[in-house]
Amino acid sequence: AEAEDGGPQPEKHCGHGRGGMGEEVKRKEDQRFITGRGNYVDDIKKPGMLHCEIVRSPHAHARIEDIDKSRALSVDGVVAVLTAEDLLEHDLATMPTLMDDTQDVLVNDKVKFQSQEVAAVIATDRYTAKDGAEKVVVDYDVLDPVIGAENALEDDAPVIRDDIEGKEDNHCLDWETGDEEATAEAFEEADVTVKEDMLYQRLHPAPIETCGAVGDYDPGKDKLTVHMTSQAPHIHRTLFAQVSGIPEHKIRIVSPDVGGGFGNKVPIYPGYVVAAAASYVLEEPVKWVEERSENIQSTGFARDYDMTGELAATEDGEIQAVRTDVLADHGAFNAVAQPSKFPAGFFNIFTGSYDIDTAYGTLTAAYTNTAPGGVAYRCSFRVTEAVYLIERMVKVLADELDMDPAEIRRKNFIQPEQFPYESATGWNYDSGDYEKALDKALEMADYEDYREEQQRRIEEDADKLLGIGVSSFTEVVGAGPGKSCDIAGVEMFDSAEIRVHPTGNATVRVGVQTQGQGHETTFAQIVAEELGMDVDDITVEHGDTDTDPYGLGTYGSRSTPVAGAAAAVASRKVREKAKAIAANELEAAEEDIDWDRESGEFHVAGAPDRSITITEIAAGAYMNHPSSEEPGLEAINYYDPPEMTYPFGSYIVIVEVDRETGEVEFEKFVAVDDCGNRINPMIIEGQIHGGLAQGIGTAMLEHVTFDDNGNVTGGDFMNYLLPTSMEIPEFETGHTVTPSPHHPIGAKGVGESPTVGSPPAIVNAVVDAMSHGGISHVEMPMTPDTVWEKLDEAGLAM
Ligand code: MCN
Ligand code: CUN
Repeated sequence: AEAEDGGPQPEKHCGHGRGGMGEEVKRKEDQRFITGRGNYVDDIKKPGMLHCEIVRSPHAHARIEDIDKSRALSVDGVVAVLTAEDLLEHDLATMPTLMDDTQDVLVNDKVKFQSQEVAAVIATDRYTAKDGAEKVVVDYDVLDPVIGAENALEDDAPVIRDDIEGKEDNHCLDWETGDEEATAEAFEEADVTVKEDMLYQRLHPAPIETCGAVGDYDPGKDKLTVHMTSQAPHIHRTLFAQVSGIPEHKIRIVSPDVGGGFGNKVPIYPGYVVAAAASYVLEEPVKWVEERSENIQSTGFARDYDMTGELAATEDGEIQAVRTDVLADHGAFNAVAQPSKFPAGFFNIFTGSYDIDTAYGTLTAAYTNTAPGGVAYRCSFRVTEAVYLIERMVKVLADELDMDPAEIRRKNFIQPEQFPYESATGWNYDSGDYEKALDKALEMADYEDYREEQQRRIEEDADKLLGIGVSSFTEVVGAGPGKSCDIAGVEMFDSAEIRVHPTGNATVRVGVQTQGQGHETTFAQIVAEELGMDVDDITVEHGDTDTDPYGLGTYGSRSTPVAGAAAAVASRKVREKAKAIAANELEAAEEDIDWDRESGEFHVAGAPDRSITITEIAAGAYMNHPSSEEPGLEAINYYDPPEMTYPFGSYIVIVEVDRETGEVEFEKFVAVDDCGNRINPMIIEGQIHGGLAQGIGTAMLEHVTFDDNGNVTGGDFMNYLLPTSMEIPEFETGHTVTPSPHHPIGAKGVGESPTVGSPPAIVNAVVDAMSHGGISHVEMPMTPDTVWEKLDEAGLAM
């Protein structure tokens, strides 16, 4: 069921026409989005609602001598001005980060990054709150800022975290993985070794909707409701309860429609706490919504890994060992958003798609006077950095050995029969067929023809060089299992609850929170498939801790691998009960009842005409339930995955590099993805397109930059450049299907694959255009000036 061009086609052989697995069901949620009826945090309006504006520090490192609220308080309409002192009274001056560091909600003593939250002005409307904020007078004693992890670790660097007892430097953490000795040995004995330094620059997820919250304390019920832009409402409720001391059942977190998350809405930010606290104290609803620059300058950034990669190989290109050392910038607090036991996320997966015997990795992280972060921007916990490292290094090795980058990959791939495969750093890959995906991509890209064309251009001294980049990445998504992955101690399981109503339709509630991924459609498809219902008869609800089962939220492409599995298992529980009811209705023994996936009906074995639909069964469950069963037709499942899933893909990018200007143009962009069994090919296609666009932003445009004084020079959309439709080429997508053996419906996640896999393919392409001139690396973002300098270095500039 595949189109000639390899693009997605409705997979009519499954789904059975009821909108089950594999059908391109139109997104249910789009009805409200395209008619302007979405309901985002900023759409929430409550009677008497107040507005909060945050006063932010213009300095990156400064002691606060004094805060004078009086002029702000005299502004007509300003209701309150809050500082750390006011929060201290309620024990809310600090909050824990996801990595168990302590971050000021409002600065208590010392500012640690530009735009840090210093005070909050609450007023009757947003404009007045802003006027008030301008009139808060803060007296700063400016200190020397520390910018850049390397500078931070110098002996004489000013100490940023003097709030930590006994802290005398800016060292944040050390981490290591693999076998140091065996790796060193492999490097000593190898025929060939290569080494390259590469920076995965600081990025920001920059969702189009910034972060925001409406705190709404109801003194009558003694209940605090917080509407907030959260990718993980339940865990946020638990953290709110722990921080505030308000009992958890007296807190309700509602995450309404969310306009993109991309990892930015996983952490808790001071603004949320201030809005909730202000509402609690003032007993009125309080809204806080960030502006664009506040979002980029103060909320969780991503990456900022300065990496050294090394490969050891035989003369004919067999990779024997990989080694890496990373210097990580964590900003002013250790607020990375990773599972607790993984301070460097899943960076250990840096052996990639290759069967490499030995590996060793080390990392040092530093505090700097920059916004805290290390969120997993469209990246399953640092896998993006790991994939960049290995996929770049394989290209460096290929060039060193004068081998074709596709061939060297083929030579080193983990083979299909090696799965389940345990990597040198102890990761258990579930399934994969890397060569199949690569072959498909090579064919779609007319690889050989372009190689010839590339050579021709070199020989003819053409104005535009051709570069061909390959990336054959493997992802790791779907955290848990709970035994190894947790957030703030809560195991990373997920959940689904299904209620089939008497008239035969159903409500499904899930513990994950969509931010645009189409869960209201795809979760309904899973249930439709497993229960033989029509997708239109199923409503999916999420994002309300009062009604949804507990779940750990949406990030790390975990919704399908974990909550998707829960939805399938819960459906099967319903199906089991449905069998008992069918037996009762059909006057047969329960063990004689079969379910037919094709028709979605239950029938008596050997008598297909004695059948009953799920709708008729639903009626039976409420109107004529068998005495052996409870009435009703519901099930819930909390799913703890046995392992993560390992989607993968091969991307081939062909670029033209202008020798005069350093400009890079995409000639062809091929992406072959494998996310196991596919629920909705159209939604997958959308995920791939969006993620590839973000990969292009990463490789070509985006960088959160700072000057020496700690001013954020890349902190707004004038300077932090997102790709627009003008920079995005036509994508040619294809897929292979290698089901996950341990997932109930064989599906793997896909949401992050394109962002993980594409940056190295793009950089490899640009490097490839210049490798005949001896260029082995170009740093991201590959702006025309960066590329031109490399052309110049290689003697290729015109
Ligand atoms: N899907 C499918 N078949 C599969 C796998 C996935 O049909 N085999 C569908 C899913 O049912 C879901 C979508 O594809 O509708 C993405 O599923 P999945 O890969 O499980 O990822 P999540 O739903 O957990 O989404 C998280 C992922 C992450 S971590 C980031 S970051 C990201 C992304 O999704 N943020 C997004 N895609 C985004 N898309 C939008 N529009 N907005 C964001 O903020
Ligand atoms: Cu990896 S960013 Mo997404 O996890 O929300």
